[in-house]
Amino acid sequence: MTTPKKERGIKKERVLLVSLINDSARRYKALNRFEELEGLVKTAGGEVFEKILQIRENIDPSYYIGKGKAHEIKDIVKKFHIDTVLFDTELTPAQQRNLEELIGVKIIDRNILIMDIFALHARTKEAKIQVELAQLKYRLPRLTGLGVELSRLGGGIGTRGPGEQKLEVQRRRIKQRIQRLEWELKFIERVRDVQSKKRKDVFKITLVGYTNAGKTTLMNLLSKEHLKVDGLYFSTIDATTRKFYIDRNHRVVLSDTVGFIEDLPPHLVASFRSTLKVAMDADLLIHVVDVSRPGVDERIQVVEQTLNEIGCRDKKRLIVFNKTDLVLWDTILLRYKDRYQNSILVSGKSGEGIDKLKETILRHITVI
Ligand SMILES: Nc1nc2c(ncn2[C@@H]2O[C@H](COP(=O)(O)OP(=O)(O)O)[C@@H](O)[C@H]2O)c(=O)[nH]1
Ligand SMILES: [Mg+2]
Repeated sequence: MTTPKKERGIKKERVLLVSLINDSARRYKALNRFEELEGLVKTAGGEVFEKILQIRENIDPSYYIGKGKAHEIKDIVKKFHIDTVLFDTELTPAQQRNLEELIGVKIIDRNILIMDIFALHARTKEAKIQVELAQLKYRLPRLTGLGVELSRLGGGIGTRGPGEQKLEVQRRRIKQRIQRLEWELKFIERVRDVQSKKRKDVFKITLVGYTNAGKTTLMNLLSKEHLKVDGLYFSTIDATTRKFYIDRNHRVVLSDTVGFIEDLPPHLVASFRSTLKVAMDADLLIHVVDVSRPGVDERIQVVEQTLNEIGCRDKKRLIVFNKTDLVLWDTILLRYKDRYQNSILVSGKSGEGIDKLKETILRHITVI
């Protein structure tokens, strides 16, 4: 993955994942969640260094995990130079503060991580405001701990968006800002400026789908060995958009989106949807689906329905079934391909089907 951070050669943030389950029967589900979280951390520009799963009957009101476990984590953090500890839950303001004091590094929870990724992917004014609002509202009760801590600990995952100094202003100023943003949002919603883009000459493609489906992998594959733009193989327009020649004559702008996230906390749904609005600007939507995981049809359904709801009903779609290398039976793959019109099978790992994907994209470009 080429994030702007990596391009500048900055060391990736080292993250420790922590999850708590109340009985060992839930182990399997917790491990699945770890996988998803790991993908989210990558998307945010970090790297998961270690994972800790605690089985404990009750949640500790002060530390979420047990205090003994927190001390253990403190040692691990020291020993392995961990920058951030990420909890797979929603921490209360007090828990977050206590953990930060005890462990001595930045403590974030799943919600903060998700909002951070939204901030990275917000491109329209509306999306930016939605994300900032969600962040401010979440941080307001956590201000006393975080405001001080963050300036000591430095930025990175969980601190992007409104900017650090804003977190240090008084509660009152944050509340004023929230009011102002809500007002602006209403205004934007009324006007709904159709952001007609400067890049009109270029064919715009947006990748959508669940996290871990392989969007970023396909983005890298598609733009990798391509004809150079300004001496580079591609140019990065912002954190998640690239411009490159897909063949000698056709330039495309390819945008990655934040990706659908399982169990999205309800108060984050609005900001998620607005980050997805970039899809409205696309000439072609590529819907990437992990065909190796159960629930293929359900996930497709959720994505398609959401796209329809945000005004993409008439957009050209292409369903890309990815990770075919993990599916043992060709008959299963062919059945999916048959069931969904305008779909193709690829593997971002082996590269199978990628040429066909390019061909299909080119066909869409030339038809227009
Ligand atoms: N086996 C296999 N793994 C893949 C394939 N495509 C992507 N992956 C892996 O799936 C994980 C998620 O991919 P990523 O591109 O980050 O997904 P995104 O969240 O949709 O951007 C990564 O560990 C990839 O290496 C594939 O075709 N086959
Ligand atoms: Mg990605």
